[in-house]
Amino acid sequence: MPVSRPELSDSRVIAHVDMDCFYVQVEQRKQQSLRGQPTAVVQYNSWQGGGLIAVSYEARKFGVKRSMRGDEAKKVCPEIHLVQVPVARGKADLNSYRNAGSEVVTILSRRGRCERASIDEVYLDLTIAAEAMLVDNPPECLETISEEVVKSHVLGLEEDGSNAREKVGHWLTRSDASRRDKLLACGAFIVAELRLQVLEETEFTCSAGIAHNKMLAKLASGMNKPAQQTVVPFSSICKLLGMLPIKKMKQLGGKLGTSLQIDLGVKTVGDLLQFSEEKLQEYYGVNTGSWLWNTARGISGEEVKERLLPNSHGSGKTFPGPRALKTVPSVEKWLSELCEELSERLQFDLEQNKRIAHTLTLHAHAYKSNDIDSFKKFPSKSCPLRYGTSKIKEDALILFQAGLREYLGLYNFKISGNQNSGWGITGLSVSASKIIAIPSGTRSIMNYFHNQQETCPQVKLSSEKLIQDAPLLSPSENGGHMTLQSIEPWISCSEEDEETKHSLPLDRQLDKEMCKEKLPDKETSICSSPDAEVYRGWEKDQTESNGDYLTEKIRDSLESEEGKRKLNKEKGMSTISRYFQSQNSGDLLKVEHASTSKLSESPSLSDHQSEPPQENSPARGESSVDARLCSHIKLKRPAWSYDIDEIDQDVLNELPKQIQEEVQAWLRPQKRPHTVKRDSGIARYFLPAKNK
Ligand code: DCP
Repeated sequence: MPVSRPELSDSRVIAHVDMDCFYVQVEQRKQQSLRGQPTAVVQYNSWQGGGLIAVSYEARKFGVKRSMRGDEAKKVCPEIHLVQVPVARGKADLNSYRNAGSEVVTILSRRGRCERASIDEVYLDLTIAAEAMLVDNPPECLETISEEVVKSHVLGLEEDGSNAREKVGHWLTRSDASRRDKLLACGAFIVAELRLQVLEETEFTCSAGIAHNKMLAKLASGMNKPAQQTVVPFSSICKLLGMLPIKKMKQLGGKLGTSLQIDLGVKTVGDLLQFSEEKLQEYYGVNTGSWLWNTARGISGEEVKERLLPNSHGSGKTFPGPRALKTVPSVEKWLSELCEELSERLQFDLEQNKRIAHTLTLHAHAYKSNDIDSFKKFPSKSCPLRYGTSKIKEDALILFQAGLREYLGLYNFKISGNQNSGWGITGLSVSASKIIAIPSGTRSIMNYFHNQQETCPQVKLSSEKLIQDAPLLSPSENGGHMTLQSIEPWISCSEEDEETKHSLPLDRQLDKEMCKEKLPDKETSICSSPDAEVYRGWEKDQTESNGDYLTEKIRDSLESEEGKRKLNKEKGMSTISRYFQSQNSGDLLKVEHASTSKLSESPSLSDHQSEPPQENSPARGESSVDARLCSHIKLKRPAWSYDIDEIDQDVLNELPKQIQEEVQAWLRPQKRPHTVKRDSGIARYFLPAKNK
């Protein structure tokens, strides 16, 4: 979501590299006979030939599109080869695509800071490499220029056929060019070289955008596909954005873009130039307003983060139409499959990369057939992640139950139970995020946790003492059941605290977690219901009808306040106990459990759809501005009441596209206090428009 960031420098060299028809290329590498053939990868379900998820450029020439089904694609292109996506556990298995993406990332990261943005996209900060090239080997001194470089597209240069390459060659090697343009030219050389290396080593082609920031690089990478690159000189920005339809800009494809079109009459990104920053802030809040003002000028200071590994893992599945899941047991069955896959990937990440995920999130897409309140979305729910497949399954199911209860409303939830009472789940996914590497130099995970023990005096208790306390403290010792009260609700930390905590090194987080003073207990959404009695009734029904173990946990959650206080008092120790228990248990999972138990108490529910801070509400400036317009906007944006803060963009990127789109559509623009560095280079260039 929009976050306003001042431009860091006039002369950064940023590239966005995007693989061409990625899944198709992966399949073509597996089956060489498909090379150069019209090909598409289809979802594994065979209804009407399966849904196309990737289409080769050869097939696109015939009019084959991703939105088509296999049968339709066959009609427009009878020679098309349809390849089914690999399947595991009854769902698409994306591992071969993920691994292929990793191969590419390894190559691209050779020349600069590299951020893996999705399964097939990467950002590179090539500033240092470009500066070095400008000093050591400037383009103007090169005797020959590779074909790949002169095939570049340079925005603002007229490409009129015959001498396009000459023009590009000349632009790239001008001795009288500005330093900015020279650096971009160096970037073009470096990216062309990297793309050739990717082709040689992986057989994959990719396209790229080269610009002064991520936003512009991303815009450019898709302009000339496949296997081409596009440079965005500073002088071309105004024209580029002046022509760019508002909905084509990243983060303006949804409700915000629609509001700009309808409420402000804005058609292109450049049209935003007519509004002052203050005006945009009045309409859309301080942060989003500034972000829009900057975006209209091509300003974005977002940094390329060093990240070669994905910063989340997700496993999801859609259940369209008649395949919608209509009972809790059927959801549980699929959650089980999804959690197994997620757990395998977490385990692999832990072993290979020594990384630990902290947050488990459940997203679902649902419908209520008898509901007039049809815009209501199934709330995403999170909790601290506990390692081990059975624990992940258990927690995911609790998250689902909590979400369903909120989605249906308590009364309907009670009467529905496991029966189908007009609800259906059409998309389900679990994801693990807030993944942190165990600090390097730690010889083993066990060592690492031993070290943590020494950093905090409170932890210096004998393991015997802790084990003795354990049954009281550790839900997992209580017949494997956890109590919701035994969990410190995330909401007992402010959002800011949680953010701060996760930005700390892991050892500091552990210290903080182990040493922190207990905060007053705040209840989770399950525990705090005023309709606890009704809910208890439902639990009773459930227990009687199917003995679902969940109900025990939920009943636990409704224990007395006194019990809660007691558990909360004690829970500061629970993870320590669990750590030592796991050491003694001889369980194969002990290392992973130990490594995470400190960080992952049993699930305390965190609702992703919390209200946005009042301070930033769009209506805030109503009295001082055009109140009519503001109230109009307010009326038209009912769904902007979700808080993106809790949802990591990278988590979304790992989810199935369908669910991503769904989630994106719920989100409101993020509004944070910010500062805009108005005298930064690109901003200065546009300053005259500011006070219009
Ligand atoms: N993908 C998917 N479901 C979608 C869209 C995409 O599973 N609805 C998968 C298949 C794609 C891959 O993600 O190959 C990357 O998606 P892109 O949007 O980058 O599209 P492609 O790489 O297929 O094509 P392009 O060359 O247009 O980028």
